Amino acid sequence: MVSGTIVKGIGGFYYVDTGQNIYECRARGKFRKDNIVPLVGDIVDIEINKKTKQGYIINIHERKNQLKRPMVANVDQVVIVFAIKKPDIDMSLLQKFLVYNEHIGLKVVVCLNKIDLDQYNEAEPIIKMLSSVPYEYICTSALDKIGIDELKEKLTGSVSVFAGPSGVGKSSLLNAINPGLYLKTGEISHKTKRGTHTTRHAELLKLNSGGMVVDTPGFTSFDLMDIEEEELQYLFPEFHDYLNCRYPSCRHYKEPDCRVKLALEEGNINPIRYEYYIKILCDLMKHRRY
Ligand SMILES: Nc1nc2c(ncn2[C@@H]2O[C@H](COP(=O)(O)OP(=O)(O)OP(=O)(O)O)[C@@H](O)[C@H]2O)c(=O)[nH]1
Ligand SMILES: [Mg+2]
Ligand SMILES: [Zn+2]
Repeated sequence: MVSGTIVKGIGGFYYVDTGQNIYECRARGKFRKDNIVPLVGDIVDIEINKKTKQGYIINIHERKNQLKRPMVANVDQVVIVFAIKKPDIDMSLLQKFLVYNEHIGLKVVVCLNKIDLDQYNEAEPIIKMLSSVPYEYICTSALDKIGIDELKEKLTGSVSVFAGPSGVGKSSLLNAINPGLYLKTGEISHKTKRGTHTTRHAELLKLNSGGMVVDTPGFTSFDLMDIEEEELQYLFPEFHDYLNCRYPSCRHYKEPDCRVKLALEEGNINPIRYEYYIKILCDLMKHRRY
């Protein structure tokens, strides 16, 4: 028996890196029975068939954490990548993503890519919003090699997962950081103006500069339905100082004497953030009713 890390999973096969070798493995039937899916990033014990060199995953070590979008385990931080254009930034998806990572307590770096396409300074309100929240952010261009060294620095020494919609440049950024990776990159569809899902499987990769990254396929939707309505306010960390409203059960929506709304009026809370707080809150309230 040896231990290793799952670096990729395709069609029921898991590729386990033991440090010496990468073994193609299957999972034991008991995992399926117990509804446990091995994930990229999992540390596993495997048994290797000496003849075929194939293996069986017999045990999954306890996970430090686990993300549902993308499905990976044991990461230190998430790099949330969006493009300023092509495809246009999906603000709702970005906000949901920030809320979700706050919910699971994972460190976030927001990466605003394709900054080379920003002729009309459309990034400005987004950058203003990002500077109002306690998350690191960075503007990059994989094409013009802007911000690449800074991004590389943030990845050193950690296991990071690159997440975000298709076509925003996740694989391109990783290629720029580490040219030897030769990750396949795609085009943006002229018709839908979206990415074409070039990356098909999450894959854990080693960087020359030290550190590991998971490149993942893009996605377009995200649901937050396992979050409690009353928890939501705590998932907007910049609200923390303003939560002592007149009514202890204040949801900072239509209630009078709300300190969050006062902070918004006084410019201490960013309007885009508040707008999405209300949108997500209303979604959660609607969901609860049905
Ligand atoms: N102008 C510009 N184009 C970029 C930049 N980064 C990536 N692209 C282009 O955007 C397209 C999509 O890039 P990918 O790296 O494949 O995007 P991805 O996020 O990995 O997409 P999926 O694998 O489908 O999730 C390619 O045509 C890239 O050349 C950038 O900084 N500026
Ligand atoms: Mg990709
Ligand atoms: Zn309030």
